[in-house]
Amino acid sequence: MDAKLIAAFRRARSLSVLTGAGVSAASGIPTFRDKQTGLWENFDAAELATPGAFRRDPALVWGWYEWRRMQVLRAEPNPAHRALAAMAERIPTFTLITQNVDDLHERAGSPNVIHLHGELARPYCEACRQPYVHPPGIPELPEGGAQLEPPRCQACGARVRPGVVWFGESLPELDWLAALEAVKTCEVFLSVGTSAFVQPAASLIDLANRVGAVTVQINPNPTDADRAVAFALRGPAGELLPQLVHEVWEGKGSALK
Ligand code: BV8
Ligand code: ZN
Repeated sequence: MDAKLIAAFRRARSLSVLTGAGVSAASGIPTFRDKQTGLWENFDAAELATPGAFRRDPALVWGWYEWRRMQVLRAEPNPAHRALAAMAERIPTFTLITQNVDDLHERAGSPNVIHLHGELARPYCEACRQPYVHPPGIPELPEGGAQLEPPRCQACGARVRPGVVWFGESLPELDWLAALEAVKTCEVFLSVGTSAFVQPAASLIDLANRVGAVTVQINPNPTDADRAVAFALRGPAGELLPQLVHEVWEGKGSALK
């Protein structure tokens, strides 16, 4: 890897990381926009990931999210998740911001993950916002899910909705403010496994550039952010992140050797 990149990581007292679906790809969780395998290749986002879709057909939408929750429950973190957890232990101020709705970062040992787009495992009442606790166990659903009536809130009887942020909805305010604060003050900003297509999450890359952070991207494919970052590393996160950790903290010239 580039010596300037390694030096920037070794110097950094603060690092902010933005992750996307590509980080969980090696765990068997489909991405959204990859050709052939992306979820939106096979499903219509407007039919599933919007408030209007849930109003029109709650059983279709709930069943699809239950199928995705089942996939996550069966999955395990991969070397990319573990490398990010290892980085957190080596940099004084480390902030992990994810667009992912799975909990694989947490299960790999990353603390205080900021979930910009919510979490599959945290549904809540659409009327009073009381959290709903799923019964234990892993649902058994066919590919793509099946029609399933959403449960009712125990407090007020209204419908429970998936705990994710749909298109057209605001991001959770405190999480968004925490992400902005972390990026404004970071020395290195790393974007991993995201197409950098969905706003406002993707705007964090521009913000990092504006505040003078060293910006880095890891992705096997070209993205809109290629030209915006100082270092665009081409390859899968499960290989490049462990390699980065090794070269920065365990390799030649490392103080931690
Ligand atoms: C909002 C829900 C304020 C949960 C998701 C301009 C024009 C039109 C629309 C807009 C606009 N600006 C803003 C918008 C609105 C919209 C938006 O951005 N639309 C896009 C389509 C342009 N944004 C919003 O609506 C947001 N809210 O703006 O609020 C507001 C409010 C009211 C009115 C106006 C404004 C809310 C966005 C939240 C959307 N929720 N999903 C779910 O079902 O999961 S989006 C979905 O995309 C997922 O959540 C996902 O997290 C997110 C980002 O995708 P990625 O993670 O990047 O995944 P993707 O498949 O795209 O890319 C994967 C990458 O991995 C690829 O690059 C691939 O090469 C790479 N990869 C593959 N394998 C590997 C790998 N990388 C590394 N290693 C590998 N092995
Ligand atoms: Zn309620």
